[in-house]
Amino acid sequence: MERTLILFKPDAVQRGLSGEILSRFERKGLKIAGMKLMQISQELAAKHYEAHKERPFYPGLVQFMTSSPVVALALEGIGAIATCRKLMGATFGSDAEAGTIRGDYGVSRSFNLVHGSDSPEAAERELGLFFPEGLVDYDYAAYNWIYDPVEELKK
Ligand code: 3AN
Repeated sequence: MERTLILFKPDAVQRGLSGEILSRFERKGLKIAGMKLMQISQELAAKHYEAHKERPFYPGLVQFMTSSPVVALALEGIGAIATCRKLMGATFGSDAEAGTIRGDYGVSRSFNLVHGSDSPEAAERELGLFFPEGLVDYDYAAYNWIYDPVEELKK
């Protein structure tokens, strides 16, 4: 099983889209391993977007991400990182395919509703930043029907 950090950005929360977006991830078969509404501090934003520090859009991005609360989610599944990124769609709503979260709910080239880790290394780092207290460990009954227990869940 792989874990990934998903954020519902301030635009998603303020537009009342948290439920709709969460539902897409849940319906696909991802297990919620952590979830909270939180305000991102300047320090946390700086750490999270460290790789983009020199980019021209960095100040605006940090301003946006700290302007209002986000929902932080830890999602789990086989290949969860790639699966979540497919559900999210291309970076900006104006380019994203219909049927994806960004494609269906947004048109902006700055506000793009969701963040999802883009590699296992990024996921580990970002989950550590947003869930320093750790995740919630429990048996997810649906896994036995989401995956083939014989072929896909065997250890
Ligand atoms: P993705 O979120 O699809 O992984 P990245 O990694 O290219 O996209 O960019 C990280 C974040 O930086 C994006 N989520 C987006 O919010 C922001 N970003 C990237 N490029 C721009 C840009 N040209 N203008 C404003 N924000 C940008």
